[in-house]
Amino acid sequence: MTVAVLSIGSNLGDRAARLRSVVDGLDGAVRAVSPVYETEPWGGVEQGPFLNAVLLVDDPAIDAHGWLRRGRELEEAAERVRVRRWGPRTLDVDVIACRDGDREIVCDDPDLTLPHPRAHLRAFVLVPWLAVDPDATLTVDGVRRRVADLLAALDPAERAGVRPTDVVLS
Ligand code: PH2
Ligand code: MG
Ligand code: MG
Repeated sequence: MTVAVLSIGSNLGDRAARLRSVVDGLDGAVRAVSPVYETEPWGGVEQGPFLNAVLLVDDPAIDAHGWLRRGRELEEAAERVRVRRWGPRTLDVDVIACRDGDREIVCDDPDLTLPHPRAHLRAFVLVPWLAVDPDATLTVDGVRRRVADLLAALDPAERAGVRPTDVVLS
């Protein structure tokens, strides 16, 4: 059994439709869909606001690399536009963490680092994740931390940049 936490985001075109395409595309594997937040761009590139959400997905037949592949397929189906690193995109699907039963999967491949090395710095990941799993934990530098504590440790301005919307994905 692999359960994955996916962060999805869009800031180009019909942002809500892009996020919906992921929920529809993963269909039977989706266990939880967070509320959708409008978020200030993270990473220092000047660009429009994102819509972000987090999905919890579960499929016994898909491992961590399989989730990465599924995410990329969905990005391509959304005619992925990605001009530059941390810049605007039609759809981004990031694997944040993955577990096999009780075991958290650690991966240091060139194309996949798990847990995601910057997730703990991103309110646009932590806020929606906490909304669907209040007890969530994330390993940061080898230490298992509560997502609620990681969020509390962020700059208040980061948290204020993540605002709930009325957009519904499922
Ligand atoms: N994705 C990025 C860069 N910056 N900022 C927000 N708020 N949300 C994102 O999904 C995001 C970002 C590149 O993956
Ligand atoms: Mg990303
Ligand atoms: Mg990505």
